[in-house]
Amino acid sequence: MAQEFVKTKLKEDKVVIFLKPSCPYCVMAKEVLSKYKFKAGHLEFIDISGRNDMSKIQDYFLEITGARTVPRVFIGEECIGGGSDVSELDSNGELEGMLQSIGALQVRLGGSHDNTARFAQLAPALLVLAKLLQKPDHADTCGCQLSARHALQCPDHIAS
Ligand SMILES: N[C@@H](CCC(=O)N[C@@H](CS)C(=O)NCC(=O)O)C(=O)O
Repeated sequence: MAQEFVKTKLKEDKVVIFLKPSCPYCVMAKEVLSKYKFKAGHLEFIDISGRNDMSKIQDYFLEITGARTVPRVFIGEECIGGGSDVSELDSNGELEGMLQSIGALQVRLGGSHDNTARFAQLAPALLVLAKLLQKPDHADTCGCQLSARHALQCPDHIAS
């Protein structure tokens, strides 16, 4: 049943695009969304063009989203519209936050996919924590607060 088919595809932490490959707005939506780094299984493009129940699926879209055109783009269980809508959300910078808010994107530490700098920043804290594991009474002897944040702010303790 068309309704069941659509419902089973929608998930709160997933982006789903129902499309027809011949439709230019669908190609546009696909291109926009493909720029983002999704977690595995959190982005799905569904071609409805070859299905017997295609028309019924589109009728259902009309009922739940107000339009029966493709693409129909769902972020979580909410339809944000079609190709022009997703493109506009991308252009005005809102799309990334929406994708992040449902947990669909890969997690980034800092502003880059290269986390080398981030690990370098954390290294002093990790060293202090390693020392604390070896010498649990360290805090009593030097008065430090046993936290990674403190260690980052107080590199003097690395040498102690
Ligand atoms: N403004 C819409 C336009 C979408 C549109 O016109 N899609 C056409 C296909 S390119 C459509 O669904 N036509 C009706 C149909 O295929 O049943 C969008 O940006 O998604």
